Amino acid sequence: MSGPTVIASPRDERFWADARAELEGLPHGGGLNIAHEAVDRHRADADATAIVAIDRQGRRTTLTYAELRRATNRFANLLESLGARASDTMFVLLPRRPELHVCVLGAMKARLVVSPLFPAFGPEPIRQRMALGHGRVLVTTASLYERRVAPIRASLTHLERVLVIREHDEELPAGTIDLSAALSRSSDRYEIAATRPSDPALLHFTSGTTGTPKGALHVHEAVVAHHSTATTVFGLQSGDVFWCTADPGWVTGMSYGVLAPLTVGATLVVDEADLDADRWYGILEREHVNVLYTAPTALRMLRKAGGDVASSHDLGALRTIASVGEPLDPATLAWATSTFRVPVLDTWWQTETGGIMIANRAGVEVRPGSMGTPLPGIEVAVLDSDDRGVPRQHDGHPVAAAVGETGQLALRAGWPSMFRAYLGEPERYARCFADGWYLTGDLARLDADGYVWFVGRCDDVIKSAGHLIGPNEVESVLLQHADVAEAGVIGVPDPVAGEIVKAFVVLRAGAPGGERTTRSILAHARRQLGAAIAPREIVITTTIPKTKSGKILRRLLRARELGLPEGDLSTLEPEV
Ligand code: 6R9
Repeated sequence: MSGPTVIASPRDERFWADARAELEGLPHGGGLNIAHEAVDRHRADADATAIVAIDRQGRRTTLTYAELRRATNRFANLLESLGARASDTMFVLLPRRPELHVCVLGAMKARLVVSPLFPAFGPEPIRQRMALGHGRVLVTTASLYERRVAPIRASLTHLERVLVIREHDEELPAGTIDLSAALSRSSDRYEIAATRPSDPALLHFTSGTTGTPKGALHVHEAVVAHHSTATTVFGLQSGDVFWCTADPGWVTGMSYGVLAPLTVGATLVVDEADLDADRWYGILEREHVNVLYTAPTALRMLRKAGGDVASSHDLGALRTIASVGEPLDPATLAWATSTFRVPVLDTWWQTETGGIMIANRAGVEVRPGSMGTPLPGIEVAVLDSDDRGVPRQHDGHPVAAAVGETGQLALRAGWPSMFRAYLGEPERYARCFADGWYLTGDLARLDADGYVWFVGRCDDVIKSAGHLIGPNEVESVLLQHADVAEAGVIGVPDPVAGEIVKAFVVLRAGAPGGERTTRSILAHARRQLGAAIAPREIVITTTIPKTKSGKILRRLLRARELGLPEGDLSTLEPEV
């Protein structure tokens, strides 16, 4: 046998070459640079709006492509005047404001490697990531600097320059440079030097929901996938208004909240504030948003606020809603589809893949609960694997699982936005590949038509009395119950069954609670899932611990349940 035979989408050899040809490339054969494709190449429509920014107070500012070009040129010149060099790492610790876009794209023009940090990070996760990434330059605000960086500055031995934005005319912190003053002294003309497609551009730290932070390194060639997926998944064209609600500290907010929509000349909506249903509906209406890219968690929060809030707004411009990051459960999908009356499309990808790999698309039948089908240019297999997702070797090679069987989801290595390293961890990187396949760490099933069904992270599956259970299938069913707003499921050790399924649920406002509600949820779960898979125990709680990108931290649920150390909590969304 020679490798997997069941493949969802056979690779089209020409696809990526054609996708690359859609981009301009640097003048005079100077290679490929993300910032050129996102900013400089929009010369013909330079007066079009690139960014609409809304600050916490609701004040609105805009930036045209021409303004973005000049601002990013100034920033690139500034970096060079400060002695920053190609391949130096620049960290960004900024709120969601257009300065972030200017710094990210300007640094890419100067060929630095950009690494975004969540603005909610405390000093320790900042220190850890900046030390691992050898951060030479940091851009932040004066107040974030004082609170989060000043206490650890002495330990950041690689850090040479700190550029700060003063939001309220605060004093300039000692040892920092005032960004706006320095920019005003920089020229707004800049020529991007030759950039190889394989030159590093982005460093994204991911600790996922199960492990310690690792730095996934991406290259300029990733822009081929950003641009291609903006078209194939979202149908984006120049002039469209696109709102990705994710923070750029998460790969979604960088690939689709900064880069991909700009490469097609769309208008980006950038909202500084966090989720608030009224505010979101107001923005969708006033900005005539055509495509909204968000997370299932956010859709569930909108649902909690009630469908009538949506119906009091004119959302006529909205064409598509897409989601990523965790399973889009059928109950939320059904609610969103009937409330917004537009296609609601689940998409799947990872920090390591750099862009969307598997997705539902407008015009293609949506199968509720499925993540859709592989995108053109992406070859997918579900590998015959053991219970923990480790691919079984057949004559030294992994092979495909049968249709409908659960196994580890794998992608044929070689798409343009594939990560090229885990910083400083070559062995860990090598372990992600087998026989030319990238192993995603997710378990999935393929159906006969090539739709991909998510089962769970390999580390999260539950083995109970011989059954392999993905927490997601249980959570999706719990979410169908009228009283359940959020659900998180883990396995806990059991002397008889090995593990048993335990569920934590947050109730919807107005749900009665108490023993009767628990019994009713249990009965619903047993009816839908059968006694072997339904939770043995349901705990009603007020919050489910989640990462800043909305993923359930089952590792933490388990640790709390079993009284184990809680481990790295830097990505934990603060409980409110
Ligand atoms: C973009 C992003 C990646 C992990 C991934 C999987 C989970 C992402 C999903 C999904 C079910 C989807 N995930 N999309 N699970 N359905 N549509 O999320 O990157 O933060 O690296 O997380 O998220 O487990 O492996 P990242």
